[in-house]
Amino acid sequence: MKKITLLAFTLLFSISSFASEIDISKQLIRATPPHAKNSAAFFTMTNNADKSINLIAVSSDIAEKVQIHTNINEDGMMKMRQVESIMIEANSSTSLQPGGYHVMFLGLKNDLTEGQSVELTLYFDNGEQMKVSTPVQKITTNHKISDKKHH
Ligand SMILES: [Cu+2]
Repeated sequence: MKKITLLAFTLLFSISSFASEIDISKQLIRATPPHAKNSAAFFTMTNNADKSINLIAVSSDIAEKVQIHTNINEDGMMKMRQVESIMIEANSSTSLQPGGYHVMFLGLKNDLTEGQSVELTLYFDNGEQMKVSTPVQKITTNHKISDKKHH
């Protein structure tokens, strides 16, 4: 009995100390018009460790596929590309934001309406997994960003 308690405590302690390497902030997921097939999520990842860590996967049950994407400028056209990972340098932050890195949801099972909250699981190459509660919000910054580039 004692052994089990000790093991549970050790496990709990190692998980909580491990989890402190990465902090997630400013998370949100784009609200969709009715019957939309796709959406995207954005957040900031802060790496508190002395070595770089990569975000390698995201999962959620709201869509058939969840991918990590970036936007690249190809001959003056912004195009989305799937990437295998996003690096967070040691002791710094990397942001996913409209016009850049994002988590892409393909084949939404339900509409995403403002006020809802979606659970995402983030997987990192240091072995860490994080569940992040992500509020659904209307995001209209996409056009503003492309406007700025043209003027
Ligand atoms: Cu995308």
